[in-house]
Amino acid sequence: MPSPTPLAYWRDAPAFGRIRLYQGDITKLDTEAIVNAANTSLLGGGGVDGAIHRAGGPAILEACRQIRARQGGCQPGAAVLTTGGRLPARYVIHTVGPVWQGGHKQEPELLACCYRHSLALAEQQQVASVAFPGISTGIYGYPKAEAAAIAVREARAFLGEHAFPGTVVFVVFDEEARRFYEQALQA
Ligand code: AR6
Repeated sequence: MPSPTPLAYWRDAPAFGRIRLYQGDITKLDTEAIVNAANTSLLGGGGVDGAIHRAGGPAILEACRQIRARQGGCQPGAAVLTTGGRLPARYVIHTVGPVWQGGHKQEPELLACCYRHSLALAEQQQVASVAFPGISTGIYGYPKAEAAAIAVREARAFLGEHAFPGTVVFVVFDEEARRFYEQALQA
């Protein structure tokens, strides 16, 4: 048996109430769920989507195909749940962020919906922990500081309004993104 991929130590990451900020690769996290920045096709792509499908294997794509057959993909702002396949995480929640078009095409509202709907699925599954990448902040071009502020605002609002007892982990890839989250979390 090959030895398992070393898990990321997200439990030791800085805590801001029930939110943690972890810098690294989301595919290594053994949070019960991780969130994918998918596209409307649900058939995979680049960025974190590509990394999640590569690491999780074909079971994730197969589950996505079944969802497509049932409901024809996933609209921006919505979220769907699949197995985590071979990932350390049990579930993947796929959400589709808005493509940044200057900020007047409902991008902030759609991005907020991504966090709300993903957290609602996490609550439905009663997961103990859920990790988010910066939805829309890569290929889709959403400004990172604004996106971090929305992510933090929505997570705090959700944790305040719901009985969901889980931990929310924000996963950042680089120092710049980390600073934006720290600013939002300390505000
Ligand atoms: N772990 C954590 N964060 C990551 C990882 C990783 N392994 N890889 C990238 N990031 P993106 P989007 C960060 O482009 O902007 C795909 O093709 C990255 O630094 O993955 O929502 C989909 O199929 C950035 O901050 O997602 C869609 O077509 C963030 O994750 C499109 O890209 C999101 O970057 C979605 O674009």
